[in-house]
Amino acid sequence: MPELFIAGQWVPAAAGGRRDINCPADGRRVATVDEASATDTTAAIAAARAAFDDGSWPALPAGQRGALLLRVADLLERDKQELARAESLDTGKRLVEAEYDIDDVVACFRYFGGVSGTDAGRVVDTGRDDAISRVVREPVGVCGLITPWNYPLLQASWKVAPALSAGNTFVLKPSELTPSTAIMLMRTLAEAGVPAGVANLVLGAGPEAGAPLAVHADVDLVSFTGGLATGRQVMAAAAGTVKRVALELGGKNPNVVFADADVETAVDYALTAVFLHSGQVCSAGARLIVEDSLHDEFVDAVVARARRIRLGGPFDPEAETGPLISAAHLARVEQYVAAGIAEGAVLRCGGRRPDDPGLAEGYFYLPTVLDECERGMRVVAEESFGPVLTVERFRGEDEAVRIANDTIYGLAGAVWTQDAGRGQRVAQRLRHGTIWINDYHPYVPQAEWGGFKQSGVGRELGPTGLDEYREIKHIWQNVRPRPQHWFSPPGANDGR
Ligand code: TXE
Repeated sequence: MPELFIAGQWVPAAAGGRRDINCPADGRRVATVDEASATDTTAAIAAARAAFDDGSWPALPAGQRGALLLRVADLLERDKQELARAESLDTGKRLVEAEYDIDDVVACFRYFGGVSGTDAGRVVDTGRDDAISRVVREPVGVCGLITPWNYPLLQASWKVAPALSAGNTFVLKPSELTPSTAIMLMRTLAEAGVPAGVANLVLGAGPEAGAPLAVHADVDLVSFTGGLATGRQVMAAAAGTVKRVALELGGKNPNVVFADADVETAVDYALTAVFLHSGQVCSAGARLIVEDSLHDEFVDAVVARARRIRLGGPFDPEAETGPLISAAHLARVEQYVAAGIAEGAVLRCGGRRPDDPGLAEGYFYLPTVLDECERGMRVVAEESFGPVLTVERFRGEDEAVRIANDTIYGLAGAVWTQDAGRGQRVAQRLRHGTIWINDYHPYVPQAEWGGFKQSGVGRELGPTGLDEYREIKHIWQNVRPRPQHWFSPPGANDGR
């Protein structure tokens, strides 16, 4: 069966393109899928447009759309193992991590299913007895959804679930490296009863299959998660039609540790903050900013444990983390580490590929700690998106905040202290979209997610995440319409 899903049909790429999908852990081919070009994406946009303009979906009572999303959640839960396995093979991540991801996907559909139909808008006091005024929310229209490879189905669900909940139609373009679970999602949506043309899928490279979603006049909103450079291109392309733009562009996230922190716990979380999924996490705590008096003890403890992290493929029960996504990405990470060392960072561990011959076919890179880093270094300023921790020192609260905010990004960050007042003070001063106090990484679909500054535009999840997919309309009704006689009232201006 072909893999593009357009107007309710599985269709091959118009130009016959195909792409092999290889597991990053061993290079093994795991699938071959259709590779769309702009022609296919244009056809998918037309299908989504027709389903929005002429179809039943946008006008369906929101509660019914919600019920359907809850059904989708149940079906995804039913298929959890199959989905997790596919996600692991495409990304190389451990099966257990992919299973957590699918749990989060299910929770996301449940959240947006549950909130459908709970908001009937607002009645406004006009201050007049002859007018009724209401503010209502309506779907935006056709949504172009472009997603990355690190959390393929999860990132897609953060967009697909609110888009459907709000009554939109969409074209999804997942990363060309990790398409498998997006294909499975389309099957699930069809099984749950989402009408033809509402959900469309194109697979393929960004500049060919993805770019039309930012440019095309029939797309009302483009929501993109990916790298900063591509995000800038998407935003510029969207300007031509002034469509709604939502961007999630990663971060360079500070993990600030004060000397009064519970050291054992803070060390433990410093490792998960940066090395989870080999650092390929937009909110990875890649900048460890530690109080000077605690620095040596803390960094020694982090390094000792980082050296022991076991790498391996998705189904290796001993593995604690997996490979990077591609050879190109591995090369990028290697360059960042080399640049850091050249600029004066001290390599404390890692900094190379593992020796284990069993990992030679995969894109593995050892957990790496670079000490004595400074803000001017490229490896500190830019997102390496690999298992690379940079360490900076601070003295006092003000300097901690200054260093942690000195980045063009602003997605997430953490503060570790046993002084509750300090925790709150620092959290308030950090210019990042999510702040954890004495924790790292948890999120819930009920709470907004997104970035300050160049980490993006808008928010996903939570009530604001639903609002991204809704237009606001003001409806005013005059209940006693009579002539106003503003211009030329009867009897005036007669002789002129
Ligand atoms: O992402 P791209 P890449 C960061 C991370 C990583 C860097 C580059 O630092 O090293 O980005 O990764 C589609 N028009 N993040 O190159 O290119 C592409 O096909 C429309 C952070 O893999 O941004 C894919 O579907 N679409 C991040 C999606 O954009 C285009 C997650 C993301 O790919 C396009 C991933 C174009 N011109 C990487 N070009 C996060 N925020 O979590 C590409 N795409």
